[in-house]
Amino acid sequence: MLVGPPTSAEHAVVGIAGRIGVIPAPLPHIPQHVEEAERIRLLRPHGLRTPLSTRVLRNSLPASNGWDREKSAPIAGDFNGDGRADLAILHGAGGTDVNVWMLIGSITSPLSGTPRLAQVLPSGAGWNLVSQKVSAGDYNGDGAADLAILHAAGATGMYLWKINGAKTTTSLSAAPVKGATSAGTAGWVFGSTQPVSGDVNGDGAADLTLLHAAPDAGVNLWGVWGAKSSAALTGSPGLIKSLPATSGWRYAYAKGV
Ligand SMILES: [Ca+2]
Ligand SMILES: [Ca+2]
Repeated sequence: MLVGPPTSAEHAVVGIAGRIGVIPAPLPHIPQHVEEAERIRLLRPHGLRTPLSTRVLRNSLPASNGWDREKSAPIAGDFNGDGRADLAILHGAGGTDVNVWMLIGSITSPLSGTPRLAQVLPSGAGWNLVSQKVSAGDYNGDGAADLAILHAAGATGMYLWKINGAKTTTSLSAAPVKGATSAGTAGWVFGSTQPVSGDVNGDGAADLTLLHAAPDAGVNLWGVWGAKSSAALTGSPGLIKSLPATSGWRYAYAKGV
């Protein structure tokens, strides 16, 4: 449902799973990542309305093992398709390889196991965490969430990559596949793009919606479609809707979640 344009920077544009709305920021996030002496602590609130004192420490990724919150991009999704959300952490920056780690969700001890290194995205091939924006969704509709990675290419363009999840213990270990290639052509600006995942066309496969700054400073919504096949996310982006500046929309005030 389209409820109207934002009226100030204190509101965020929301576009996911077929709905567009305006909500006050900030949003709660689970799990939360709290920096403490450069290590990463994963905490899981028992409920969003419970006091902070009731949070339970689920895992600790120590700096002595190389973990650095500033080099981490965490994203949640049911990557092994067992019905419980897992956590993928892309780690590494500044000319280093990008490591894709995975922590498994469970009912009894969620995210508490030893992180599994699913794969390494080598810096020698151009991978760089600071040039990436990551989203998660089951784009090929096989029941396991997949990763979509927008990666800057040159000064302005970008490429879309996908890493498939799997209902196995080696989820997210599949080699990255380049998706919609036209996102790497002229007109696309990495710094003016926000990826949001959700099945916006209701075909059972998640899609990737790209919020992109419009020439009039408004917002253009582009769709890259998922599909229950290897063709997921391989088509050219299609313009879904333009939200014009004349109606009050501003990309600078928009946030896809
Ligand atoms: Ca899972
Ligand atoms: Ca999938």
